[in-house]
Amino acid sequence: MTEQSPALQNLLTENRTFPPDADFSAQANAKADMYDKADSDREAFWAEQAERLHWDTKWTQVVDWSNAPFAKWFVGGKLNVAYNCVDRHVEAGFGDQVAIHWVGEPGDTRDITYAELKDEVCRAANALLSLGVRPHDRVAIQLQMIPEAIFAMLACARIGAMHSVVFGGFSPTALRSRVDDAEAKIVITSDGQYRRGKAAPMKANVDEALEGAESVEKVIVVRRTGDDVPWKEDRDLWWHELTGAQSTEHKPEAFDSEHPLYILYTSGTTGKPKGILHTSGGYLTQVAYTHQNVFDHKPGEDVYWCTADIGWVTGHSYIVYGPLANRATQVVYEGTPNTPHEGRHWEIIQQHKVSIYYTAPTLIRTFMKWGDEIPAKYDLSSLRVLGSVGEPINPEAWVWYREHIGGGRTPVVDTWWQTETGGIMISPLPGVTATKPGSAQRPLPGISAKVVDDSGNEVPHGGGGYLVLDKPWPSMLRGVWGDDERFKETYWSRFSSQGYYFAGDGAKYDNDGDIWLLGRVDDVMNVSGHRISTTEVESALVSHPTVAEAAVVGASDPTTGQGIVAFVILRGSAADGGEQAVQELRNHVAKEIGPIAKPRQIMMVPELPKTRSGKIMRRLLRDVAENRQVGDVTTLADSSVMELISAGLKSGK
Ligand code: 6R9
Repeated sequence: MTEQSPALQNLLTENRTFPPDADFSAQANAKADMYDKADSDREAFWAEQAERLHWDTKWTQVVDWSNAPFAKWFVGGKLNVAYNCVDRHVEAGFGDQVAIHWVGEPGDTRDITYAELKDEVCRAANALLSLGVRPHDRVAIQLQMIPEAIFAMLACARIGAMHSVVFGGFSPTALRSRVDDAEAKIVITSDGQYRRGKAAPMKANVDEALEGAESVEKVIVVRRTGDDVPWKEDRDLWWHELTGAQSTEHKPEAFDSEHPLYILYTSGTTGKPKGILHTSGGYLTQVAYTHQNVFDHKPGEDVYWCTADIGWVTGHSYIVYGPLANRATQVVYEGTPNTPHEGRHWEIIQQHKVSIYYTAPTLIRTFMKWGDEIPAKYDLSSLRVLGSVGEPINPEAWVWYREHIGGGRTPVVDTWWQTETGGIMISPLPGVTATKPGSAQRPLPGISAKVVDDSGNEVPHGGGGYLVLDKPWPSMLRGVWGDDERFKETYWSRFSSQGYYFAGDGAKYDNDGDIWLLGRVDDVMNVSGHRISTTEVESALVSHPTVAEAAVVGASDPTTGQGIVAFVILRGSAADGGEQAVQELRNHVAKEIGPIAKPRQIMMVPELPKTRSGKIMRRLLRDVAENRQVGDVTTLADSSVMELISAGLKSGK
């Protein structure tokens, strides 16, 4: 693994451990014997976990893997996901408990109790029904972190429609391809969003995206900024008018355990994002089980805050479905962490007495950069569990997080999982595990994972290779929307003879058998915890008229994990490629995909290094991007290419 950042290489020699505190262990949800229990009878273990949900009809079989890789969990069971996340808590007498402490970026707030949440979700469900939305229909949602985003997702779940949430920062082109692929009937968006103190338009982008989109019948618009928006009389509806006119009563229907719940698009190794499909009973079981045990969540006592955006899977599983199924009281924050100042998160934690905080390494490293004195100004003593997700966390950041945010007391749980896995798979259990900075450590009870070599044989302790999941799990993806072949090819063909799921991540075992994640082994970059494929950015670049060819690599970056570095060959007629051309290309990528995909650096080069079969050797480009000695060039079709590139770069071209 020569491609790792210094921070990642560090982890291979990291040997500090933090044993659980006895008082914490005594009250912890997770118990050490869960591993053995789950090992001795996996199905019985998951059956017990499923009992935490309300089933209208009980399942007859825990898992059906006879048609692998297409799994069925809790076969024959029927449930309503939204009922499980909302109504049952109200019926149990917790209607007055706050479900969501919402904090708007400009400082406005809204507390929503479970009883209010139920009313809002029912209104939204009735509204969707009034527009003719039926089970299996797709509803696209492009919204920032406002309560309506959660109401809309739960309303879909309640009536058996599927949501497809598209990150608010995605461009019209990216939204359009997702709307078309899912053939969404309804799109829900807002007039605009607050971002770093300013109102930015949303509806205008959605209008641009939907120009001529055939599947879309109605667009529902949440009023947030109050700015004027263009309006299509026969298509557009205001959320407040539409839902305001609806009843707060709606009887939830029980759907099959395998009823589709949502599609969420994620980057793969090709340019076209994959619509990851998740279903109901198994998904809700695993996200609720993991949320309770990995975060030691206690309903009615904890105040939980996951800083993710609902545009990503972490927002789906650990803001919406897991926490609400577990009757959490949670903070939902609309804005950026430095608006209006760099202590915003700590101020919110102090004010709401947040006890569980779940964020991403890229943000932790940003906090480190901003300075220790900022969190030190706030009372963070309410915190008792800290979580990390999205990319490997370097030991420095892990230890800083525990010291400066967790007061040297709190367990830190580094949770490995993916859009495809639906829920957390590998993580320490607070109160049970002696944690190691930088390691996600062990598969959770009920989950099985291995590190294997090229032929699929498990590597010995101390060895490295590929991470695979060797047994089905309840919240696993059920497919790629509309593309069974791609599902099989992407995840199940690499180790098909063993029947393993290939995660696309490199990993190693340490001498204790704990797992350390080492980053992607495919052409997927991880920028601030967001997955972006090299091909996606390359296609955006070559769609610009001045670009002849482009190759993109993820180069290690001290803050964002990886940064996007592009190598571009301009067309003969195009100008020399000065600063202006670079800016124009960066903006072009932002327009095509979204600002998160903007290359950190674009280098204009005369040639790209290719093998004889024409495959771009990204490894060599990564060497250049990371200022390393260029590696072995013997398989290049033309071995002088790298010299040309280096010479061109040195002369400032
Ligand atoms: C939940 C989420 C998945 C990819 C995954 C891996 C990386 C996520 C990680 C981690 C090391 C962790 N990743 N958590 N790597 N340690 N704790 O992030 O889903 O957006 O689909 O990304 O993120 O590379 O394969 P998703």
